[in-house]
Amino acid sequence: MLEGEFEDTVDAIRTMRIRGAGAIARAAARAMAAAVREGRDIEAARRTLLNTRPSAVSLRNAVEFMYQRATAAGEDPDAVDSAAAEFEAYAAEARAGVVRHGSRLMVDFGRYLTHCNSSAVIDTLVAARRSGRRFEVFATETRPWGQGHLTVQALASAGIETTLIVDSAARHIIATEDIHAVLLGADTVTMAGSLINKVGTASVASAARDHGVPVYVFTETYKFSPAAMGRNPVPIEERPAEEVLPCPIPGVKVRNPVFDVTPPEMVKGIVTEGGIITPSQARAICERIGAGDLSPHVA
Ligand code: RUB
Repeated sequence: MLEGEFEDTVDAIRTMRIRGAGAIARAAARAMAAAVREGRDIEAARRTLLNTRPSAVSLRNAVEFMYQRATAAGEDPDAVDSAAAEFEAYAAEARAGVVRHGSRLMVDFGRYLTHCNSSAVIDTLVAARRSGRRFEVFATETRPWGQGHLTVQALASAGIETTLIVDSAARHIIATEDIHAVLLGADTVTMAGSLINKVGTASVASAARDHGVPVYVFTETYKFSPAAMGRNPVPIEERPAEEVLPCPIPGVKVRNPVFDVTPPEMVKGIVTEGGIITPSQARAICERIGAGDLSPHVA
């Protein structure tokens, strides 16, 4: 039995009824406000939320922003509600910037490939289509959750020529279909400019590199991590085996890591609200966020 908005949101994030780095960050900000309104222990609320999707720094940055605001305001519910609204307004403004800069990359008759279901990528493609450009998008199915089905529905209903492929066809399509660019979302961008995104992203990016196809990452800067460094910059979330194999096979183990790390050398550009940067420029943004400045980045 669920009790109240906080628990309901935690459950929705954990079970992926709310998913995608941007959506979970906004939901987490609202959940922190709900925790204060419901008189919960703010420290416990923060820990609970941080554990729901550990690979998404967007969520961590939103929770820490709310935690700082809540403690500074003596956990005043009105102040905390305003902070959640401020985060949402910031996220909307940042998204508009990503779309503005990103849609410059789409060319008429271009062919693009995307993996998983990034609302930053989709919003940009839809905006480019609405401004009159015609292009084609290949989208991977994205095992085991099938987020690619959401992607193709959104693109096709916006009048974009859309083709669904199985994940393992990505290299073949990149090799044979004259793809202009691979477009990806982000759960986290690290100090070193590495990308943490849906598992399979690194394989798609490596196929793109092998065939000279540029990879662009579409992300607001609140998905940049002040702390994510080294070879294993964030914990990679492992989800239940049943998502991969609903009926267990005796003697068979299942692994279900749901994110992976793409090194900066495989990324040509990161489309942020402040403009398109190179992975080596990620450090400065991460440092700004580490210093507590969570506001739209303007180049
Ligand atoms: C979603 C995923 C998306 C990023 C960016 O994974 O990997 O590419 O979260 O999304 P999951 P957005 O389905 O496991 O949450 O651009 O919408 O923030």
